[in-house]
Amino acid sequence: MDTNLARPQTIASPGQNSFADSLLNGLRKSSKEIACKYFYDEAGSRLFDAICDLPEYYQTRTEMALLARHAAEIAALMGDGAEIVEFGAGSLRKVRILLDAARNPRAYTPLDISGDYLRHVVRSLAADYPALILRPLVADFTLPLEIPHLPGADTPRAGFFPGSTIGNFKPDAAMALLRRMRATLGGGGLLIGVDLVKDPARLHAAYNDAAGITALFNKNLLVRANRELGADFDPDGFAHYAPYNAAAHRIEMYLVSLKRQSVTLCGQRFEFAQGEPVHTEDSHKYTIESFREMAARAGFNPRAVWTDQDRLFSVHWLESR
Ligand code: AVJ
Repeated sequence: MDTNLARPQTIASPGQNSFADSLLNGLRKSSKEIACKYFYDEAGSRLFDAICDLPEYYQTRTEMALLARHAAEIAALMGDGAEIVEFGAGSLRKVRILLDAARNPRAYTPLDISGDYLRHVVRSLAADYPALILRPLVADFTLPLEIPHLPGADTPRAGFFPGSTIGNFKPDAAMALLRRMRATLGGGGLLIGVDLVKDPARLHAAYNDAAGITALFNKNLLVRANRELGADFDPDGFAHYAPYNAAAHRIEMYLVSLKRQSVTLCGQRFEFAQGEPVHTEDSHKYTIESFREMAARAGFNPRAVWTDQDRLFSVHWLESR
């Protein structure tokens, strides 16, 4: 291959379902819900980027500073000639910090459900890292998946799962996901960003920003359903509601129906009572200790952990075996 401009390859997992199926199932439940992975169409991804730049959303800039500050140590832990596998390729700004510090990285394999996003990733990185093998894979990392090995000598893998995306999963599911990632990494370690338990007011502010961007991000699920599935949601008929559930250590996001209304979706009618919530996201927070405990139960050996002075966010290096 004389070019690293790979075309995103699709890895289908059994049981993969569509936005339509998932939405219909979620709205049929007695407690209505929409799966949070559907936030990230093009408009949603742009809104999420805007969230990351909000003054209240400390997560992104704190994690980036931690990655930059400890890049050399992280690179040493990742080892020589590794294949960096990113689960849910989010911000290119983050992986560039790793790629710039890494020792002779052989390949970068971003996994994402959006093929469009992956094409963008490849185009953006190819010119700056000409020696790097780019292997964008369209895949849902929440489902079991096997990544084919690179040809030639055994290339060690290093996983990268930044942004505290792990927080979207309930603890049992998070542990199961960590187990699957460990299997995918085949003995390689995992670098993972985890948001920390803190003053509830600070957490509340991060998900209830003054500019209302998080509200738009939440309501984009309805806008997307209207555009892609021909639904007739009135986005103004729902309120963004994101309380911190201190007992469960998580932010919970809902769209709350502001009136009694009905919505038609794929030829089916759904009734919403006034005040009825539709659950759209959980964002679990951990202590450094509680996260390391969970990682250990998932079969990892928690090694290094880095945090900022205010203990807002943490980055962990988990070894396999
Ligand atoms: C991308 C899942 C880490 O939970 O903080 C941001 C998503 N939701 N604001 C988070 C999100 C509302 C974000 N994660």
